[in-house]
Amino acid sequence: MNEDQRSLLLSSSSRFPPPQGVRLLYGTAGFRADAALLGSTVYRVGILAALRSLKMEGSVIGVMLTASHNRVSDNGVKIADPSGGMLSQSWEPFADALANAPTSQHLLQLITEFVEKENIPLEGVRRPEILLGRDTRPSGESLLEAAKQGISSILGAVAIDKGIVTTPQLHWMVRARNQGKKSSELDYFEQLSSSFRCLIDLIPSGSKISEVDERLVVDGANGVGGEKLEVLREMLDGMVVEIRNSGKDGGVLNEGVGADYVQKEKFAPHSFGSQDVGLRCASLDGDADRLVYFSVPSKSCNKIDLVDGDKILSLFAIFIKEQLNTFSEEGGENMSSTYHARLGVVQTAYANGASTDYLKKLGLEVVFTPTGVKYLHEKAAEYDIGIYFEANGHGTILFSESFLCWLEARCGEFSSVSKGSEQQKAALRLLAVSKLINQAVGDALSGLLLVEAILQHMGWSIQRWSELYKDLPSRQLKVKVVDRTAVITANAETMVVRPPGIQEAINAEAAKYPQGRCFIRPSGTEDVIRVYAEASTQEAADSLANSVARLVDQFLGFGSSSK
Ligand code: NG1
Ligand code: ZN
Repeated sequence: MNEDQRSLLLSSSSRFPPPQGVRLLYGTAGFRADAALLGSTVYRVGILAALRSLKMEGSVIGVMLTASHNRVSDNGVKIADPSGGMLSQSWEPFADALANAPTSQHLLQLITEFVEKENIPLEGVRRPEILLGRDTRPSGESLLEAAKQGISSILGAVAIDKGIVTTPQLHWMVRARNQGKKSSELDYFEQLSSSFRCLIDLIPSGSKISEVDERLVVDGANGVGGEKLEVLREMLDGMVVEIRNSGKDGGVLNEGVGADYVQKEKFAPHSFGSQDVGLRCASLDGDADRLVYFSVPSKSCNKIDLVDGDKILSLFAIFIKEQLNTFSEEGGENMSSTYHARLGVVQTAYANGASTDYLKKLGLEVVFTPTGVKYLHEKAAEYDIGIYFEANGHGTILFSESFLCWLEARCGEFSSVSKGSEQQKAALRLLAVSKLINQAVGDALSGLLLVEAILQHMGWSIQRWSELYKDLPSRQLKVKVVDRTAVITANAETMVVRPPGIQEAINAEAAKYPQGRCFIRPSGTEDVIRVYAEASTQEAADSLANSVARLVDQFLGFGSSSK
């Protein structure tokens, strides 16, 4: 590292001293904390992003400022790799070390060692480029400045501010830019709206939905998703969408609103209620990378019928499978080449047990990974079509390059020999899905359009969709403990290996309830241990979750002698 670079780093980092007595971790989806603590972390992530761009031969890297569904006073920062996916896990330890370096000197030393170890061409010819995005949090603006300062403390690095965007928009832009494709926000909206239109135009003529089912009401979590959906709505003629909680009417981000609230509490969000009985409703989270649907079944209470990420996954899986089956049906063998597309479904331990049973009964291959999109995404990418979803509504569908090439070729072939055939339509639908659904990361807006297109295709109401299977009652709790990193899990987080003894105690509790299943894991985004329980009745699921929460407190809580 030359002298200019050293002194630039030393002088700029002295303006962003790290907070005292706080240890920040990259976690499930980047750093998250009270926004007041994050200035130095965001500055340092700016440095890391510039180094990552240099390491990746000048590819564009993304930095997104958001704390997603967390409260408005929090913020966070995460990095998008050149593919648009999450930062490579191999760089996470460096991110942790960087965020926690106590002084500018330590920081400089860490960077110098890392640059050497990774062979990063600091004085090369490349100009690292970083796309910056942020959600609607008030702290976003000052943290944006910190990120810019971090980026410009690597000589030659350039920050490009994309303004207020959804998390998936930023990931999409990074991916598109690195593929040499059009990558503006308008390009994003155009791609979504034109592929949606294509799916609608391909709906079989017999499919009809009733008038009441034409209307969709969306809860925007008072975040960025509502305003973006308003833009998109203008480009989608014929879709009747009402948007509430768009953040314009004084509501607070994620407070009593949004996908996380709806999914965990199973209550209608603020501004939804008895006037909406029977309507199809959807809820986005604060940065619009999660989507759940719901309906209000009766006027008498605010309880909802939740249609969560597992059911979105099931809907997508049915549709994709239907299209794939067309290729093997009568006439399909006339195609010049066949392709046995591998379709896989990826879930986490939070998936409702009833959804997993349902998907397996459909004959699908279902695999599990630990919580966090980075794990699900990686697994889904192993298939020709990999569908992944977390129960909380984060997910997408990935298509392999080779399968897409095959589809393109088949479309050309069909248009000359069997124009208008079922096979051609199926190939066109799958291609449209691959363009509509975000290939970089889970995206509430593109997911919403795909759900809407499939419901119209099937002629299904939200009630019909919800009846695909009945969720097992479940309960999630959080427990504050002395040190959440004391819990070590295995088998896609379904069992605890440390502290010793706790897994046996959990097993003994779960065995008391019919269809009882329970697991615990340390959250990667909050300083808590999460408890998940499901059983045959709500009372049983609640009681199992409560007893296991007490166990967690006994083993790891403040009153315990640490075991
Ligand atoms: P943690 O806090 O690690 O449980 C939560 C979600 C994840 C993921 C991340 C990122 C649950 C139980 N966990 O992670 O699925 O969405 O936030 O936002 O919903
Ligand atoms: Zn989110």
